[in-house]
Amino acid sequence: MRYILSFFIIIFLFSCQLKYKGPKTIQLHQNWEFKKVEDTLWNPATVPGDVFSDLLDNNLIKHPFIGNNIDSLYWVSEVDWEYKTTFKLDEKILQKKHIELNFEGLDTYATVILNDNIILKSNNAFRGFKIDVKSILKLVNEMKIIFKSTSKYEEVAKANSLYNLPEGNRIYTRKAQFQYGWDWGPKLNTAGIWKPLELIVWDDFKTENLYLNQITLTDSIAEMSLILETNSEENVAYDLELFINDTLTNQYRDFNLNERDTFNFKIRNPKKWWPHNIGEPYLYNIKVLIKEGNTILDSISIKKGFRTIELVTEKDSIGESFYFKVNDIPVYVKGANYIPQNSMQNKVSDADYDNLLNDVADANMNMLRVWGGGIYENTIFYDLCDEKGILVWQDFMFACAMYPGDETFLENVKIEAEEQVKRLQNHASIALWCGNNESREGWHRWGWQSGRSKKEKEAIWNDYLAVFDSILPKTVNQYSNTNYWESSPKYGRGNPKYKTEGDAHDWWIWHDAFPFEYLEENVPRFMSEFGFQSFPSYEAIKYINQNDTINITSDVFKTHQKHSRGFQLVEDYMQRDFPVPTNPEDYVYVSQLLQAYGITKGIESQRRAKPYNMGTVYWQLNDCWPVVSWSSIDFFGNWKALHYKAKRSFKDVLISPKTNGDNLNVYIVNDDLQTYSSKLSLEILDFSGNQIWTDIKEISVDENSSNIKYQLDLKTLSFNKDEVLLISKFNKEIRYFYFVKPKDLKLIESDILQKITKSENGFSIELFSKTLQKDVFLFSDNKGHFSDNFFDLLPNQKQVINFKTEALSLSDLKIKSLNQLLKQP
Ligand code: BMA
Repeated sequence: MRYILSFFIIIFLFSCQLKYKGPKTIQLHQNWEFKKVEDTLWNPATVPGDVFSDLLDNNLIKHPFIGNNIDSLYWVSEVDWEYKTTFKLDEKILQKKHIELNFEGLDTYATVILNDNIILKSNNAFRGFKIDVKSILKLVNEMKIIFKSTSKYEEVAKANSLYNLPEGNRIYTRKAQFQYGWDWGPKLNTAGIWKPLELIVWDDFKTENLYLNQITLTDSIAEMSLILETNSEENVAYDLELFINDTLTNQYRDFNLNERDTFNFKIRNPKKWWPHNIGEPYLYNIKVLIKEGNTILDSISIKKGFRTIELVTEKDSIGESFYFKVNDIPVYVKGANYIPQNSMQNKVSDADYDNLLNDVADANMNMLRVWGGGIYENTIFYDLCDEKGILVWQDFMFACAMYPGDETFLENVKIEAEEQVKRLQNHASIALWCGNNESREGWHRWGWQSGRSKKEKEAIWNDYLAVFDSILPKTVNQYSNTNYWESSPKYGRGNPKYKTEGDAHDWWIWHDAFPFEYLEENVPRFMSEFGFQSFPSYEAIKYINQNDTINITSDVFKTHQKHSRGFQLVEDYMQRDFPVPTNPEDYVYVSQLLQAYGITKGIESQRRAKPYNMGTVYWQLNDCWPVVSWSSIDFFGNWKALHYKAKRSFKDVLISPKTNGDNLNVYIVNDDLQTYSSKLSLEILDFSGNQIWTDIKEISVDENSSNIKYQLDLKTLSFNKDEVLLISKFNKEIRYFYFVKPKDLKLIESDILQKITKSENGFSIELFSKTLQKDVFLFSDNKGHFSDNFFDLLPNQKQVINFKTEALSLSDLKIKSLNQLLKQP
């Protein structure tokens, strides 16, 4: 968000003879070494980084993501680590009036020693620490940081705690909770300088925070106030210049900047920011120059989207609504839950962020929920969400536990929350701040209260309220325009209100082994979590096993399934709806079809129920290591069947047929803000392509709506339900629908003919089959991305798929379809 002295400004300065006297940033990422505190031998370290990746880069440990290596690496988190560097400064820097050492993040219990002075003891990986080090710095400096194992601190905190709190000792340390092990993640508790580290030097002036607060937004005007928090020498008059899209629009003369100043400005006929599926996520370039005469004191640039976002929770005849209004329009939310992209966060590159968020937009999603057991993401994540028009539901980093309520803990949380809300306050994408993941549900429904006295229960609940009903909402109100929601979900699944009020997590599916059809009958107001596991790509499986065969029963592979009943649940559900293959390659393929089958059933039921239901956010988008999990994209970025199929089910205009006994109802869900009038054509074909029935109807589909647009009594037709499919077309949309479960389909085996030609960015693959091919899956050992996959190929119709790859040949292309697994005798 912030940069100093762009090329443009340099030219400008030169021509106007302006001088730049603003703060200067010196990164301190060089010359780092690390060792176990008790060792003597130092090894090179990377900053920002963490101890696991440093050990790995020095070949001192085996890769924690391969085989069951992680099981022999828990010692890394149990010992103390020391990092050191030396850095030189020149006289000019040392003479600056202010020199501040800025740690953007230390993970977690760190003691920082600069030139033999202890300058910091940190206790929160989610906070930054700024220290005035002017009096300590010299021409040559030595800095040491000792990271203590979290366990010792946690044991002490636990011993001092009046009550034994659920769930384990992780609650005492403010760091990413998933690092203590989750049902999709390894126990990989990192330590280290995990965020940038720099010196900030300045003389008279420094900007601490710039907040663009939107006061009013209509089609004709945006009234904004620019709130500037500064650190300046007294009694000097400053000018402030505001540039909007590189045009100087406002000048404020002779201001005596105090610590916090407000400057109002207006933009006529503003272009609004919209989620990408509804409009353009337009961002204004806002630049602020702070000057004293001919001297520039600071220059700050921000990309800012103007929009209103409101979470509407109003009592209604059913219970209480839960939906988002963007620019006063109710927006149906489609998305997924996001977790950290790597257990070793420093291994996530800017390109990884870009690729993943492109995958999100590409799959027609308009929201991600940044889940509370992970991290407050790097700024680039939110910049890209702003740019790509993806709304962010931001949890505070608390998950599935009760947390302490002592003064030190509360103060620590308060500062963390203030810093994070302020850091993200200018992002157009932030739609909601949410207190925690499932802590409220846990307290009320997971047996955490049993065996406790009334007094103890009250005390624990009051501690909960202190954080989630007081500190966090107050902070959000004070520093942002964003709504706050105490806990996701509002009610657990044991409370019948989960369907009529607030957001819901439906884990009847999976954890309670309910059939997928349950999702069709039980639609909440907003589904913020529901999910089902599948196996990852063959690439991930081979990587885990370090072996070229697809082995999913090896002992080491099994350590990459972190849910105790995971394999059995996949098997049980597969038996209900799909053929259960005996060879592992097919089993993996069907596991992905199964996941996609169940989750898209849920997505479509929820979308059909609009506006009763106004959001469907499945669990989970991505993985933090190669693993069997609920994700739709695996650790290596490969789309599972779910991601391809969710993309279809998330289309803005969705044709969604549904049978109820012998009645067929064809719904059209329209998330667009325009009405469509066109022909709805329906056709029933058998698997060899013979037409059994057809009809066409002229229909009109209202904007932002979901309605049944066609009804048919199937008893009036004569066909075998297991031998046909329904093809529906409306506008540009086309939809295939089957009347029986996949395992009951009487698919006909025939060859899939393929013609591969080289294209500009990979290969073009033309496919043809004389009979319907269900769930066609293309795969290759070459790294790349298929434009479509896990799709149905209609009989006697060519279909062209692009494979984007850098590979020069595609001779190993293989194709599977469900037909091969459902051979008719
Ligand atoms: C949800 C999440 C995670 C968990 C997932 C699958 O409740 O909040 O805690 O990984 O279920 O069990």
